[in-house]
Amino acid sequence: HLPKPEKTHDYPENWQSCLETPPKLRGQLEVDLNQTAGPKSFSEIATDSPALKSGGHWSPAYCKAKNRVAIVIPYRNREIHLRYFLMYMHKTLQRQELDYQIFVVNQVDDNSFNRAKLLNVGFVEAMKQYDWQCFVFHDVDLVLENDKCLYRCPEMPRHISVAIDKFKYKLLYAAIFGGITSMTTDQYIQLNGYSNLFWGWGGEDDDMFNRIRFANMKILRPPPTTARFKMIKHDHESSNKPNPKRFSLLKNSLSRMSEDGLNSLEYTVKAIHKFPTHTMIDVDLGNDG
Ligand code: NGS
Repeated sequence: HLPKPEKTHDYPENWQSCLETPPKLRGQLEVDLNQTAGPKSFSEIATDSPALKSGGHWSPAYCKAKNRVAIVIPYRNREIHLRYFLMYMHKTLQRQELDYQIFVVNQVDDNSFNRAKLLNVGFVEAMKQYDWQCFVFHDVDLVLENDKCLYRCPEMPRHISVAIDKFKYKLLYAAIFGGITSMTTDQYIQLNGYSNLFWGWGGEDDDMFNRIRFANMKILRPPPTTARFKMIKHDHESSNKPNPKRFSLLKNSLSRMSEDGLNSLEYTVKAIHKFPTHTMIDVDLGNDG
């Protein structure tokens, strides 16, 4: 029961489609997340991408993008990470010729961090603005090292952050679904989004893994040769302690699925800032009960 978006697409109907394989891809990229001077400022990042439209929306100016992709980032108080992310990822996503926008969902209440609920909010708020076909849910501390890993949504949900430097570029465990994932709009609705009940660190991604299995969908992964990421080094935030309830919640993923998710989502948007480089949605997620 999503409201109709303000806009459905951003290009003239008579344009030619972009090519199946974007011609400007470079492959392996230089990514340095430990620069002495730190990442560029937001205004420098905007200057580097002059074709960005308000809110960090971009689409190719020479062909009809094959994919309308919303990138949703759960966020609280990580400005340096966000600037590194934007300074590298805008260029990469543009070479991938996506019609994309970056939505940063900023939890402004003082409760424990709720990554999954922030993703649900990002989905609903992004769908109010534009007719997105594909969602990429993206932790702010990961930067792609190879632009051949395309941020598209294939026929099944996908776990994208396959090989991360912090984990020696090895998958942590076979069922991992954290970090970066993609789902089509229809898949996300069918799954009722993520659970809203995981306050604090851990388990919300495993719960989504369970939902996908219960819905008889498969999880795809891009090859580790291109799905390579650098992670920004940081300490665990004190407001994001491991959630002691996560194991008991995971025992009833199936019975919660139909009533805990998009259809039970409650939140209060405090502000929506359309910055040149991204849309920041300040949200109060309410009490963790
Ligand atoms: C598992 C967590 C996941 C988490 C993964 C990787 O143990 O939520 O570790 O975490 N599941 C539970 O706690 C039930 S990481 O090492 O990347 O911080 O995504």
